[in-house]
Amino acid sequence: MFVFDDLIDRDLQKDAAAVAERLVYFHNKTPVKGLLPIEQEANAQPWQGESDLPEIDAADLCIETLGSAMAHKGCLIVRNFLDTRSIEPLKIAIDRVMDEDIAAADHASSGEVRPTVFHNPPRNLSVFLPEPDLTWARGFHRDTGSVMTVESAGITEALAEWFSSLGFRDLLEAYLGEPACLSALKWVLRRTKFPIAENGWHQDGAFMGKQINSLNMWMPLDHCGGTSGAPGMDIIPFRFHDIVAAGTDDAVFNWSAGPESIERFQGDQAPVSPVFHPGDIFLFDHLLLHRTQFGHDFSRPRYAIETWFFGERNFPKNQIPMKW
Ligand SMILES: O=C(O)CCC(=O)C(=O)O
Repeated sequence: MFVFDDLIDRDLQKDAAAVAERLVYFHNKTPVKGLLPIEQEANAQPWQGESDLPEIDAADLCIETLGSAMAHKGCLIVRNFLDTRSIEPLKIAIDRVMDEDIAAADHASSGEVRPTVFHNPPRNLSVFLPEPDLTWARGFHRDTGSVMTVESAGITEALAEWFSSLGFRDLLEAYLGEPACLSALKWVLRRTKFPIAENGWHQDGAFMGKQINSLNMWMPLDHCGGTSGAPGMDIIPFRFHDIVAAGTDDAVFNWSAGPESIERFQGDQAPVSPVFHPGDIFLFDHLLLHRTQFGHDFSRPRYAIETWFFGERNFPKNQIPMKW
């Protein structure tokens, strides 16, 4: 279970040094391409479920169900995966990290920013994400209602320990076919900032690279999606084998796509906007086409943790890998 009160006693210096070490581990490493899960999917069992978007209960999560869902639909919802007693403490921690990150940006020029357990980035972050990219990444996250987990070494270490306790690692590494690592840029704490962009469709591989080994564990911390009143995700549950939608005419970024062009790529599979409950996780890789659920009638923000795991050998260097 994730316990908020445990954060207060964390050792700031020790956590910052531990996160710095996680970054240093990859300093001189270059990615090595191995056989990817997607290259071995021809023999995966057909997906047995009836819904467009595969879902199972946590009790049924195993390498066969994960492999089958990924091979045929490119994603999988796992219901009731987390102990829901962890949810509120995680949301309070996200509030603190996001609020202190915004305050740190406001006070940066005055040099008054003192480290706390919620705002304590490792000193060497700018070595691995040199300026101006670091400032740009921070601004992008603030503008879009998110913050890099690594901005708080204490939360980074607490979450890394908590993830290890979830019993997910063996399955993840069996799926990837190699040890897994984390990422400074793509391990993100989220609290919705409205309005939501209509042209946010993307495949993460458009900026991570197509030949990487990845699995994202997206963890919604609120009842969201569908008509629940808080944004979930719009998803095309289809196994894409390529980057099909990047930099279209109606896109904002060279890695994203707009709503009009999406109709060309979705084929027979219309987008779906599933309902998520706190405790669920959503697994997908860098080829899934998705966006934050778009709409004008949301009444609540949605909190989430987005954690991209990569292969420790086949990782996207531009996402700043970190040892797990
Ligand atoms: O949380 C969201 O709304 C978007 C998450 C996302 O795009 C991702 O995890 O790749």
